[in-house]
Amino acid sequence: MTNQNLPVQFPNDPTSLKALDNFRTLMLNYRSAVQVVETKIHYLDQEYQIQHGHTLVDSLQSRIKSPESILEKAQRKHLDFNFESLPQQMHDIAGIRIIVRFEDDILAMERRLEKQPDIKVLKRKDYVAKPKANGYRSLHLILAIPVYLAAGVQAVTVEVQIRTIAMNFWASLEHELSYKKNVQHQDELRRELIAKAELVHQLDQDMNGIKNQIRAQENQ
Ligand code: 0O2
Repeated sequence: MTNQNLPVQFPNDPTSLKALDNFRTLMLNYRSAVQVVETKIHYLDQEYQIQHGHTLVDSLQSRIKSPESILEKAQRKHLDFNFESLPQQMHDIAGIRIIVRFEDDILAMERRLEKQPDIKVLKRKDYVAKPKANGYRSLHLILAIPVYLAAGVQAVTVEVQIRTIAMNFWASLEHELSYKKNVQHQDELRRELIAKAELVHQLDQDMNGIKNQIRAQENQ
């Protein structure tokens, strides 16, 4: 008999089963929080369109970190890992990425989100104003959002990344390079990406400028 044919042994002692239920409930809370924030973003975007005649959001992406990815990050960051302290230690288990067209739209979306009375901004990292050394640009917000459970209200954290289409284009390729092993000429490709990040930044600035000129003429 090969290992593949061995029956999978699930722990069935009461402590393990309780821990499994707690983990499932925790993940359900994160899924609910993502739905709430996504609904708000769609609403805010439609409201913006009525007011300004064009949308802020180009596209939305969301994900809940997989258990494997949670464990990997806990090990990488040397977190004192257990399910009770997990929500306090890891704030990006639920993540939403808002892709906008223009740099100005990043702050416009942030302002609308932070004005929501039931959203609290716990942390803000502005990699647009202060890009990372590798050229990464994006605005990161850690939001606390209430989720209504049978047992009461619970504040759940969601990481929101807001970036332009061009920033997203760059970041997706950089992410691919970082996560792929055995890529030849890694250092050279990294240097090339740093240079391209500057081009992307220039393009974002130019497009923002053209957009402002077009809209200024519209308002005359
Ligand atoms: P994935 O697969 O996207 O979820 P902190 O929790 O504040 O102590 P952390 O988690 O490093 O520190 O936070 P930070 O810097 O805000 O980055 C979190 C996420 O931002 C990452 O999630 C990426 O999605 C994105 N990110 C940050 N830096 C880079 C970068 O240099 N390149 C790219 N492409 N993305 C970046 P994960 O968990 O790494 O991955």
